[in-house]
Amino acid sequence: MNQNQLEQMLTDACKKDISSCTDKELYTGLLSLVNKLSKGRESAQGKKKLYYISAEFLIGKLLSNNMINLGIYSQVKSILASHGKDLCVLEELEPEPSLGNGGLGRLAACFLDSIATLGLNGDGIGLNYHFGLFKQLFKDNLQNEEPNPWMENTSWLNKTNVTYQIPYRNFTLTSRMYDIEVTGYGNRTNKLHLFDVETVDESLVENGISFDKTDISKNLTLFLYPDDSDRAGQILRIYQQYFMVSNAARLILSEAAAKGSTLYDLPDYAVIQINDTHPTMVIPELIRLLTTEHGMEMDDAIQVVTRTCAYTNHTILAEALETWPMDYFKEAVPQLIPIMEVLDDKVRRKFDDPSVYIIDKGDRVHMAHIDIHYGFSVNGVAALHTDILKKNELNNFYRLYPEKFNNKTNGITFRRWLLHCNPQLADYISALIGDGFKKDAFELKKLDDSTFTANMKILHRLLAIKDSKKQELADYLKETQDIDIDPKSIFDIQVKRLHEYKRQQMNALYLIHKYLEIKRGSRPTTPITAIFGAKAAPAYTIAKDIIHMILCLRQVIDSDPDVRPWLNVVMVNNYNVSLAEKLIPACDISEQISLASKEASGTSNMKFMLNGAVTLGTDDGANVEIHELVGDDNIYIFGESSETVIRRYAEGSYCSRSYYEADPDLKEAVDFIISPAMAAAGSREHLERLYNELLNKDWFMTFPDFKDYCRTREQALSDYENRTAWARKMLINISKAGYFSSDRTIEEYNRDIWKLDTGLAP
Ligand code: 26Q
Repeated sequence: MNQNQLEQMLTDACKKDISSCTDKELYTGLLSLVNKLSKGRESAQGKKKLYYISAEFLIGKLLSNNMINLGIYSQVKSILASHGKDLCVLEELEPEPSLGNGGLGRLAACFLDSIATLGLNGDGIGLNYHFGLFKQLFKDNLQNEEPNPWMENTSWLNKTNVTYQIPYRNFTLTSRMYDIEVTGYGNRTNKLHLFDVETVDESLVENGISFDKTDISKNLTLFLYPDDSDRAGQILRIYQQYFMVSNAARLILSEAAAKGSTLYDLPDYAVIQINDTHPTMVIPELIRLLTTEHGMEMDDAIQVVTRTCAYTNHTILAEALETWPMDYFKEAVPQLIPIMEVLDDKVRRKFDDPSVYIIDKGDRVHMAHIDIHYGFSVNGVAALHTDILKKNELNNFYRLYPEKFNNKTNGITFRRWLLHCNPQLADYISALIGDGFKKDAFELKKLDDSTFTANMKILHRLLAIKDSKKQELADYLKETQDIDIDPKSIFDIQVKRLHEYKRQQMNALYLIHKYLEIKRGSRPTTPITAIFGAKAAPAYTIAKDIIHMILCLRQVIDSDPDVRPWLNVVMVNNYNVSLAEKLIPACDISEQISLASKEASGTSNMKFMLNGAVTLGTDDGANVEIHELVGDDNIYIFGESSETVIRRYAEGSYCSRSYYEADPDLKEAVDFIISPAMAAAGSREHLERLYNELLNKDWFMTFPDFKDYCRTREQALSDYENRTAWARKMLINISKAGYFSSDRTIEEYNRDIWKLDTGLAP
């Protein structure tokens, strides 16, 4: 399509001349045009289809991403410019769909992009949450939550005619399917199917994010992860999960049947990837539908389903593994109980080990156990994570089914996390090694060559690009959040869900230590900006206290003229994909400091490295693989090893107070949490609770790693001063990032698990 045709189409979509459109009219016109072009693309075909079921799809804004994938981004930009319009301004008008929380949801979105790009036949299935994950607001240095409405009259959602009747114990709900086009890069389009309930009522929500948790027909698709600190909230989870999977199961069976499946041969027509345990009920639900509605014998149905379903584990934290009381199922979905009892009974007949039963002696259902017994594949999301699953967490299962276990190290889509968010860097890479890396990320390896790594001009240009992204971020934060940051300072960034195992609290303790050092006259050579972005689950008290500590610390430092020019602590409000796209390209030091053994993979670590940040991290999750790829000189690794940590937990002998008493720097930093200065900035009650938690528990062992963390962070800061040596580290990181393309991950899923036809040549 040439520029004139495209301009005509855009004019038609806007229904008037481009120059006379308001920004909003142009945005909606562009959205409809892009939607139409996407629908016009061929979908991947093939007998067998993948269904990726996930409670979260953190897809981010779609306008620019889809235009890049359709190959019309630069044309549209210049058409708009010729009419005096700025695409960047239009991008800001798009609301971000808030259909996810963190890594698991963003991974699902990257996977959809790669599946479409590789021309594989696969769709996503999830729920259409009207208010998604809450919107975060800071007030009095505390996190408040608000609904996050994101659907507008013109949106990416396309209403379909697909509706089902979903049965619960006391009532039946009518569902409807909405589709979002998933455009692959220069190739096909697939679909993200989001199910909604016809009777949902947004007006149920009052003050903040509270609503009547028992009014299921009205509340079912209001929020992602509604507060489950009480029984009603927990049962609502079951209602939501069942709604997601019952719709999915019906869609899958009908599509397979329409293609000629007898359903005895379902595994030839469908493969289902279960994204963590939230969609696990799809297993008993499929078995139920096959036996009750399609006349299949129970044993046959179990066999068929087991050969169709595959499970991905994203966490080894015991408290995040879903187990639900049998009572909840009785209350919401009693039809599944006979099936789950049969599944449990079969396990008990076969294995004499209560730790692998589905229903435990307390009458709780272990969701992951259903997946492992009644799926054909179990995968972890980074090499270390999969090893730990095999050796520790799931060892009892690994010994039963070694052939089911496999690793699929996570990846990210380079379309969004390089081409879209950092076109300056992408263009420069193209100038150095050509465009090939856009289709084959491994071509980035070409950058690891002394022609480039020893070339001062290239290294300086890389630094200049980084500086320009830092300036862009500074301007953006000033404009949107009235936050001042110095673009000449070192940008040190930690952005991820707020969780104790991710140890934002350790980062904050370092910053307290640094603040006190500067106060004593020991100034850094280059000023430091430490940036956090994180949401805490509304019922997770300590996580909210950590946010409070960070915000209070920010206030203390901000109002201290001795320190303010040298150290700036910032917590961005409402961290989301759009903010990540601005923060990541601007980062110098990427904080990946989880307690070794606890972070399954991490994916921001990959995004940061691709954008030329250097990692400061523990040997955990995918950091281990980054470390192996870039080598000791191009990463800052600290802290105890995963083996040591696992041993410490097994011994149960960890005592945080002894570290506190032995290390005066640590003691000083911890005591500062409850200092008068901090209390004046916030709430003594919250600060004391956190102080006591650290001193008496510190379950994620920040104290043993504190000294090494400070030392290593100082080393990184001092190495930063040698600008060309630092730029070389940046370049090596970029050159090794190809392995972390989600195209590679998806090729492995397909090769080992899904076995779909590879479609047309790209
Ligand atoms: C558990 C029980 C009850 C209710 C909810 C949950 C729950 C909800 C969300 C458990 C886990 C999640 C989200 C997990 C998540 O985002 N995990 C991240 O997945 C990434 C992709 O694989 C990894 O890179 C991260 O390491 C992992 O933390």
